[in-house]
Formats: sequence, C-alpha cells, structure tokens
Amino acid sequence: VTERKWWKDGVVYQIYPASFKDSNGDGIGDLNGIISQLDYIRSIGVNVIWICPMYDSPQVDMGYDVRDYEKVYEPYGTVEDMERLIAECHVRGMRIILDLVVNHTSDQHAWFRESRSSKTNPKRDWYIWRPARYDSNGNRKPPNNWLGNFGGSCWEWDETTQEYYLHLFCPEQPDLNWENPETRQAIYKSAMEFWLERGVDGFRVDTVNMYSKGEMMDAPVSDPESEWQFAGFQYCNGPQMTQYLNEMNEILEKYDAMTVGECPHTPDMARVLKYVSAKEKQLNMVFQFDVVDIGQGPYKFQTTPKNYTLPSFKRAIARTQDIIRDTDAWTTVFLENHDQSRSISRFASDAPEHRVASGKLLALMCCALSGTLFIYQGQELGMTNFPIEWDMSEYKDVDSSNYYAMVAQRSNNCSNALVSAKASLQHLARDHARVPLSWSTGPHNGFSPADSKAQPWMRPLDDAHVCNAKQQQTDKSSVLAFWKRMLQLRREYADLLVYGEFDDLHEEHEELFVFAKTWRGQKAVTVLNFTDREVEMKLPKEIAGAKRELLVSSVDDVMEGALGSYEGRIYLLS
Ligand code: TEU
Ligand code: CA
Repeated sequence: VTERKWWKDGVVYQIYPASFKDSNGDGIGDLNGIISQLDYIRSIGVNVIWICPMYDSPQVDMGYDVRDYEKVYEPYGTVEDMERLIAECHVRGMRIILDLVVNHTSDQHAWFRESRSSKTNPKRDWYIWRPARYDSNGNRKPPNNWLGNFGGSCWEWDETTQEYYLHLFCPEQPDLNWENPETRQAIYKSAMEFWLERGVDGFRVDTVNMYSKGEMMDAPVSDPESEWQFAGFQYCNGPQMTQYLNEMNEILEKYDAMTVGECPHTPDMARVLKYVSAKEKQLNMVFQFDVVDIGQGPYKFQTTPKNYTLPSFKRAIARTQDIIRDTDAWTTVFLENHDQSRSISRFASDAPEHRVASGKLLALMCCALSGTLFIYQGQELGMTNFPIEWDMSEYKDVDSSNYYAMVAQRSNNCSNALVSAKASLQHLARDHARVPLSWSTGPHNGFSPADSKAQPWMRPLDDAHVCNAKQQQTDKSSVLAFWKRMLQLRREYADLLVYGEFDDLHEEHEELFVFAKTWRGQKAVTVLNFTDREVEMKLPKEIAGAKRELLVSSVDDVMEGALGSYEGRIYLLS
C-alpha cells in the first residue's frame, strides 16, 4: 500500500527549549542543555527530535513570534550551538526537525518594521493591510469581524499609516502576505533554506493551512455576546494553499526533508487527504485536532473535565487512522504537545494511585497505532497537569491570561465565574506542558544546576519525588521503562504496529477500546481499559475463538477474561 520512508518508521521526541534543560543556571532551558541529554533521549528509543522555535524572538508567544529566522534566541544559544546540536544528533543516528513558523512573524521582525513605516515602503505589501470600515455613527471598525485565536479582533490599528493589519494570533504576530511572490521567496530563503543548508532534516510546519486567507468576508455570528466571531473555517485552507505547498515542496524535496503540518480547524477529511497524499506533493503528514480538541468548549476552555465519552474519543482516533486506508497518504499519532495539557490528566487519571497505570495504558495505545509517532517531553515519564491549588500567577501563557481576562471582563469579576475559569485552565491550559521537565529530586527538580541563583522561568512540579527521569531510568516498573519496551516492540512489529490497517472492533463500548491492526496475513488486537475498575474482556466472536498469544500487557498480573483498571494489552492472532 504505502512506500517505506525513514520518517514513517520514525518516532519523534518534541523538545520545548525553554523547559527542557537549563545548562547555565539562568532559569531558562538552552541548546547546551539539549545536547547534554541527547543520550537520554536516544535511550528512550526515539530517532528524531523536533525543537520548538529557538529563533530570535521577543517571546510574546514563546518564540512563535520570530524576529529573525537566521538567529537563535540569545538565552538558548547561538547558530554555532545549533550546528553542534545538528551534528550531535547525526552522529547518534538521530534526525532533527525545526518548527517552521511562517504564517506570521514578530512585529519586531525587520520586514514588518519596514512594512509599517509607510504606505509606500517596498515591503508594505509583505503583510496584510486594509483600510478601516465605519459604522453608521462614524465609528472606526476593523475590516471584518474575525475573532483572533487568542481572543479579540484579528485586526490591529496602526496610527502612523492609518490602516489595520491582520494578525490571526497576538497583535505582536502580524500575518505575512503570501500572495506576494517576493515575500514567499524571502520566506523560503530565510526560514527554510538557511536551516536546510545547515543540515536539518525537516520541519514541523506551524499553522500550515492559514497562509491563504480567501476572501476575508465577515464570519457568521456564532457568539451573539461578542463583536468578534469564530472565522477558522474562512482563514484556513484557502484557495492558494495547494500552490504554496507545491512550491515549498520543491525546495524540501531537494534535501529529502520531511514535513508535518499543523492543521487547525479542518474537519473536512477530503481536504486533509489532499494535504497528505504522496502524489499531491504538499505535506508528508499533518497534525489534526480531532483527538486533542475532544471535550473542549466553544472558547476551548469553557468546559468541565472529562466532558466527552470514550466512543467519541475512539471515533476521533479512527478518523486519523483511516487516512492511510487504501491511500498513498500518511498519518500521525500524538496525544501531547506544547499546546496541550498532559494526556494522563485529560484522557485517563492523574490520581496518585492511577498515574503510572494511566501513563502505561496511553503509551501502549500510542505504540499500537499506525503513523509517525510523536512524544512530547515529559510524556515518557508520565508527567501530569499541575494542581488546582497553584495560583493564577503560575500560568504564563498568553492564551491562558487572555481567556482569564475575558471571563473577568464579561462577568464583571464575578468570583464564581473566575473559579470556574481557573478550573478549566487547570484542565486544559497550555501551561501544563510548559513547566520544567522533572529530571530528579534535586533543587529545581534537576532542571537548572543545583547552585543556580535564578529560579526556573516556570514553577517546577511538586511531585518530582514520585515522577522524575533519574529514578525512572533505573526502575523497571516505571512509565519510562514501559515506553522503552513498547518502542522496542513497535520496531519489531513495525508492519502491524506502524503500517497496519486499523479497525475499531467495539465502537460503542463505553469502557474498553478494542482495535485490530492488520497487515497482509497478520493481525494484532489491542484491548484498553479506560476505567479505574476491572472490566470484563469482550472480544468479537471470530477473535475470541481464534488462537492468540499475549504480546504485551501494561500490568504484571494478567487476568483471564478481564482487564485490570487502566490496563492495556496487545495480542497477536495466529
Ligand atoms: O498553534 C496554532 C493553533 O491554532 C492552536 O493550537 C493554538 O495553540 C490554540 O488555538 C490556542 O488555544 C501554533 C503553535 O503550536 C502555538 O504554540 C502558537 O501559539 C500558534 O501556532 C501561533 O504561532
Ligand atoms: Ca539557560
């Protein structure tokens, strides 16, 4: 069915530079910190690393606001450190991919500073400028009613030149004008070729489906209380996307570079398939939001914990798995990244007595699904969300603070509303993924050197005594040890586990996730118990009757006919 490629068998480990490892004691993770732990990363059994933006940036959105693509953010290191990191990956037989953030730049990028300097500047058209509209009372209004991804209008007024510019994220992240061919060439040269020439093996492509904005008409009213309306279906997947991606692909192909595109607001599976079909030459694979959006409210945060059912979770997974059924396309497997709270807290249980079992259950599930597997730093240890007791001041992300401010403003600081806003953030905020990695029980959880004066930029977790990398490396019953074992099995049974065809065998079961993987004559069945109770094992007749061999279980004491709480298993059928 599908051609084999290095990036298909690849297991990618995602690194958030600010929070991975601080080598020099300024409280901020850095490139030398990453280099110092490459052997640890390799020991997990992954063979690709993805580093979140390490470019020069004022850090309004943690580096997703790039000031200069050809420089490194000073606290992280230098371009020479990056060259060393690339080389150190390659000597270990690992690949390295970067985050390509080219839908927008920082408002401090030289291109934007020129663009905003006057209406006649040669770079004026490199960003998206529009005149104001005026209502019947003569009040100035933005060109349309689009709601930004971090709340508020997508348009910012510029006093000097008396026009609005578009920013789908923060006002400090103006959107580039991809319709201008000169802009595109500059992007390819500065953001892509500069790093491809230095040996990087590909890119995770940020908000890849937003380059072409279409007609920019008003969005339909979905929130009558607000002036700004959700417009994701309008500014995503616009008419020129195919052309732009084909263009980028020509450059990438020269370097045999891989791409994984981030694809928000795209429920249309036909469109997704077009992005990732090999013959279309657009992207190798995408991150869809089907799974990680599950249980979110209209404003993402307006929700209660576990506001979804297991069947809906399974359906979301099935949609992403089916991308490779009878196609030339490829898919991804992931439960976490820097934009998501921790998977144990969201999809299983972070109660102390269930944390380890939950971490192993989800590891087993991920390793049994087809596609390129992505693991986010700390996921290999079973790190969880920080607790509700932490003060609001521990949340550093603009997405979180904007949401909290919006609730405060809309409710007139009503304390009940604020308590429930904080509860949603405790469940879903991006901050949970961004705390320092728990390396040990030492000072700062081993994230910064023991004698460092500076405090880590985010508060380290309180539970390093029960969850840290140092201890788990020698503990055979740890979440980390289980991930290593599972990744080993995934390599051994790659046909079935990485490339096999997925079938949900019990779509409506509320407690068990039971799925088959098939490759030519071979078949494996995975059974996962998503409850904190023992559950009777229900296999479809034809499988219950067949001869089966237990390949792995996430617990030591395997029962007959039932699964323990949060237990997962894989059987090989013969
Ligand atoms: O995210 C794009 C995106 O659409 C979301 O997942 C976003 O994080 C969410 O709407 C916030 O609630 C990417 C990056 O992964 C993210 O970290 C950046 O903030 C964003 O682009 C802007 O570059
Ligand atoms: Ca540092």
